[in-house]
Parts: sequence; structure tokens; C-alpha cells
Amino acid sequence: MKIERLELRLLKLPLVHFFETSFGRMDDKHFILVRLDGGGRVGYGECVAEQDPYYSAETNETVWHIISEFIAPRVVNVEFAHPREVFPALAAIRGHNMAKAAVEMAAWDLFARQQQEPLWRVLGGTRDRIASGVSIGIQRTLGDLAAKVEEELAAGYRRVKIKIKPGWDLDAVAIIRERFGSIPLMVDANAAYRLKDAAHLAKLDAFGLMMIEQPLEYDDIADHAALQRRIATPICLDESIKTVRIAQDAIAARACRIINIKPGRVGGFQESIRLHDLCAAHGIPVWHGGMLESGIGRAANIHLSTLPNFSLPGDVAASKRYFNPDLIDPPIEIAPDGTIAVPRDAGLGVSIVDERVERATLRIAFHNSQVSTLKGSSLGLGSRVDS
Ligand code: OSB
Ligand code: MG
Repeated sequence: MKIERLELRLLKLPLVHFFETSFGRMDDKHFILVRLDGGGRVGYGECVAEQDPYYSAETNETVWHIISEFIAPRVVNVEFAHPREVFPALAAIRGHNMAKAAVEMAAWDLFARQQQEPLWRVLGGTRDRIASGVSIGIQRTLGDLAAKVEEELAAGYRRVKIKIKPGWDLDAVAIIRERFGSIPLMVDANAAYRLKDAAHLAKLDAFGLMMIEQPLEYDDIADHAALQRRIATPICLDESIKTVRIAQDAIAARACRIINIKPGRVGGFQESIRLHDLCAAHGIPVWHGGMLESGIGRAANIHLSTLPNFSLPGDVAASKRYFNPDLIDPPIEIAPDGTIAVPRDAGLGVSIVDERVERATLRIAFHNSQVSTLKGSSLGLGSRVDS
């Protein structure tokens, strides 16, 4: 497989509903879309970096810089026998997993389309439907939260996750348990607490939650292990698991009992498969995280979720919760039983509406063998900026 051309676009899409976490509130989604051309086919990778370095250190601007200056020269016009070779080819670049993942995942899509195989089969997946859960942001009032949960349960979602932060935690969980009984429920703190809050977090044990996701800081394994010894609710790590090696350390330290996999966080599909297999070998269930992706990234998440150890419903929900219209048509929909069908066509298996991508584009650049060299790629030759 040879990548003949790499295209970068910065897109802006309005969110149907604002999304609020312990980091703050998001009304529009700004993200980078990578398109690779090779052998008469195309492959797409949606980057999960955001505008701000709050969930992760990467931002759209660092991704643009790293792909343009360091990744494109290492993949454009290079022969790869298989997309699993892409991540190792980027080893000289430390970190920047979201930038690496966007390109690596596009390479998997390109490869799968060249093979005329759906992505899930190339990834080694084993199921044709995935269980879907929702992630509900922090709301204005507890009444708004209850209304939102009611709406999502009616739509069929099998598991509800709510975002928590100090001041929006015990009462939020309590009202859901009061109104909706023993539904599968979990919370995500996005690192909003510290070990000194252990006694407070232990009060969540009374609610029988499936798990608490990333209660403590993004680089903290030791304190998560200490917290897990003091609470009965299983800890699931998200932000902390930046590499497979860190996951090994976290499992050895008993810092978590569950792991959330987001390919963007670990550098793509190949590293996600390694993480999935590591967790399976240690009896750690995994589920697929979400980053408010458009239908393109959402389809990628669905394909990866077909691997066997994705045994818990993920944050992979229907398109219409996020964007209307989405960049793909038809959009991704949830069945009344709370599952999503895995696309069966080649590659990502969804139809991208080029005109919607074009309309959402703020900036575009491309790299081919003429405009990509390691020392200062000539972005000016192939770029366009819209105001
Ligand atoms: O922590 O899982 C998270 C969204 C953006 C950044 C981080 C997270 C999230 C979500 C949303 O929880 C999941 C989704 O619905 O895509
Ligand atoms: Mg999370």
C-alpha cells in the first residue's frame, strides 16, 4: 500500500446540544479530518483533538503542525505492506498520539477499501452489532438531567454515563437512582478530584455504579491505585491510559479494573488492538470511549468495538445526538434494543457527503511527493484558508 497524497482539513460543525464536562462547555466541534489517496482509493481518519489542551495536551493546531511537518514526510510515498506498520514508522515522534492516530486510522481505511473488506474484518472483529451507551454532560439543573436521562432511555440506550465534578455528583446520581431505579449507570469525572476526596467518592459506593471513570489526574497511576483500595466502585481509566505501557503499569498497580479505549489517545487502531489484547489477558473488560466524533470517526469506533473484549456498552451513540446533518448519509442510528449495526461495505462502510465536508471546512492543505519534505514542508503550495 502506497499513500500518494495526504490531505488535511480543519472542520467546524455545530453540536446539536452543548456538551459540558468538568473542563468546560463546547458548542461547536472543531476537528481535523485526514484523507489519504492511494491506488485509486481513499481512506479517512478523524482526529479527536479539540481546540483546547484540556482533555489532552494535543490541540487541532499541534496536530496540524505535527502531521504537516513530521508525519506526512514519513508516510507519503512510502510503501507499507500493512497499516499495522504505520505506528512503528512514527516512533521517532514522541507523544502526539491523536495526530498519529488520525493518519494511521486513515491508512487502515484505505487498506480495507483496497482489499474490498469492511474495516471490522481487517481489524479482527467478531460481532455484527455493538451495544450502545450515552454520555450525558453536566446540565443546568437536576431536573434537566432527569429529563435527559428519560429521553435517552426511551431512545433505547443500554447504559447511561453522566459527567460529574465537585458540586455535581452525589445529588445527580441520587436523582437518577430515585427516578429510574437500577439502570446500568456510571460516572465520568474527567480528573476533577484528588486523593483527599476519597471519603467523599466512597459515598458513591452506595449507588451500585458500574464504574467511576478517571476520578483523579491524567498522569496519576499511584493515587488511582490508592483510591481503588478505598472505594468499592470499580475505577475505569481514560485520560491516564496514553500508551500500552502505561496500561501495563496501571494494571500491575491495580489502579483500575476497567479500561476505556479511544484509539486517538493511544496512537491508532494497532495500539488499540494491543491494548485490547493486554486487557483481555488480565481479565480487564474494555469499552469504547467517544470524543463527540462526526459519523466518520464514529464509524471507526463502531468497527473497533467489534473486537471480543469490548464487553461493556461504549460511548458510541447515534449521529443525531451530536450533529444534524452529520457528514455521512445515512447517519448512524440506534435500534430500539440499544444496539448499532456494524457497516458491511468496504473500509469504514459509510457514505461521506463531500459537499457537507466542503461546507464545514475552515482550512485545507495537502502533501504529496512534491510538497512534503522533512525540513519544512511547503504548505503554501497546497493550502487554502477560509475566514
Ligand atoms: O471523557 O469520555 C470523555 C467527550 C469529549 C472528551 C472526553 C470525553 C467525552 C465524552 C463524550 O464523554 C462521549 C461521546 O458521547 O462521544
Ligand atoms: Mg472519559
